[in-house]
Amino acid sequence: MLNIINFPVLDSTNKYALENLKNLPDRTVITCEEQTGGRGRLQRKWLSPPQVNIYCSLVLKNLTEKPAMLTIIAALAVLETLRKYNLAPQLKWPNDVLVGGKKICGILAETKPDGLVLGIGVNVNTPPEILQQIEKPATSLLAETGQIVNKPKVLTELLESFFVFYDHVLSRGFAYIAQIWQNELQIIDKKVRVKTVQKEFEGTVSQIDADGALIIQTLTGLEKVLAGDVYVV
Ligand code: BT5
Repeated sequence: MLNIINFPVLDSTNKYALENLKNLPDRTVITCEEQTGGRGRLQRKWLSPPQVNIYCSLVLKNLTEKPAMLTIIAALAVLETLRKYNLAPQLKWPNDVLVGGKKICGILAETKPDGLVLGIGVNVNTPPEILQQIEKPATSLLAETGQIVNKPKVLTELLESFFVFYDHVLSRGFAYIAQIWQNELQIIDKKVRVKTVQKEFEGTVSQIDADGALIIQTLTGLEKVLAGDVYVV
């Protein structure tokens, strides 16, 4: 049984879960109807209008040493969920889920010594006029299907799918999931431009290693990228 705690408003479900991590049992799910300070990676913002979308944070107290793995599991669960609505989602390394090249979901894993918080935001019923406030192309289930979608049902499907993958990793290891993820990514042999906090460069993706990092062949040698933005050129 999942322990879901829902709030009308939070600044950020990730922030709440991190602040209360000690007292929250493993597998608690924090959700809210609106975030006033929804956050992305690198201090970016996550647009979180009231009522329409999923904002959730999973408290995980196993596997905490590998945030990249949890992000991958979450992305696969989102893909599986969106396919139930006849969408054709694509994965963009490392953690974006796009439909028709537009972002529909963002995932943010944050760790503390006593656990990991895995934040997932999915645009469910965001109307097109609100999506236009986002500076990059964004979409929602409503925008893609033309229909209002049952948000609690999407959340349940997403969490069920996530915990099936998660339990699989706990009991049998990451190899099988990593393979599915690599197949979804379709990035091997692609020419990419990489922006990390330290630098920017181009190269060709030669493989994905056991940590989920991209190994990129550049003119000057191999580069390993575990975090950053990658654009296919
Ligand atoms: C992410 O960051 O994609 C991670 C977003 C995680 C959000 C969830 S919601 C529940 C939990 N609580 C939180 O406070 N956060 C998590 P990043 O890859 O840095 O992408 C951020 C960028 O996505 C922004 O700079 C915008 O360009 C774009 N963006 C912002 N809001 C969006 C939205 N609602 N839909 C699509 N794109 C958006």
